[in-house]
Amino acid sequence: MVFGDVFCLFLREGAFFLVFVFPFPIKSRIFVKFLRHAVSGVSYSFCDEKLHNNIYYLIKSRKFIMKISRIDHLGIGVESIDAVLPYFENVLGLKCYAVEEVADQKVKTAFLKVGEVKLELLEPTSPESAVAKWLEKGGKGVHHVAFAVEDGVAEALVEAEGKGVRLIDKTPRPGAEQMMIGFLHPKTTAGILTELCEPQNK
Ligand code: CMX
Repeated sequence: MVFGDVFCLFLREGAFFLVFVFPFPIKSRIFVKFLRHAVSGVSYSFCDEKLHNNIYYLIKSRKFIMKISRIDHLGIGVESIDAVLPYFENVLGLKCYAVEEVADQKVKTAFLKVGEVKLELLEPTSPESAVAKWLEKGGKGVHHVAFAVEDGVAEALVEAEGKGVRLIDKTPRPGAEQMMIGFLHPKTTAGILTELCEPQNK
């Protein structure tokens, strides 16, 4: 009985919504947004992660293309920051404004600014570091390109995976400079190890 009442109310309110609210573009946008969140919430609760990600991508994909606002930084792999810093500072005249160790990534980083773009010098602190392995295989110079995304790294990762890009990070994690970051595998990004990032406290 109670269920029947609720169901009738749902139908009545639903009909009211469709007839009186839906025709107004602004409100219908809110309604569609609400529906998307509802479907996403249900899929998050009842599906495995990959299926949820695909559903999430499908319901967002009509309009969602990640918004890249700028190149945040270029990651440059080096054997030793101390050895190369004089080139950047004394020849190019750039200034190192921060040195930070990212324990999780087993790297020491040094940051310099060129206008809006940063250079991140990456020195491995362990032979297990991704940068150490890359250097060992003959890697030199630019190690990765980091793009700043405006509408969330989490959403951008889901979107990229939905479009067939291989993720290194399934979900964002903390990186240097209080950023949330996520890497895309170079095999599916034109050979460029790609980082997506956004400030942690956005
Ligand atoms: N740029 C382009 N291609 C790269 C690369 C790079 N920086 N590093 C590895 N590759 C290529 C290799 O050349 C190799 O290609 P081939 O198969 O044609 O030889 C392929 O990727 C290897 O892929 P893999 O076997 O899946 O993985 P690896 O063990 O070599 O690791 C990678 C590669 C990209 C998955 C790993 O380095 C990684 O997880 N990187 C993300 C994290 C990271 O780089 N952290 C350091 C920076 C942290 C920070 O900025 O804070």
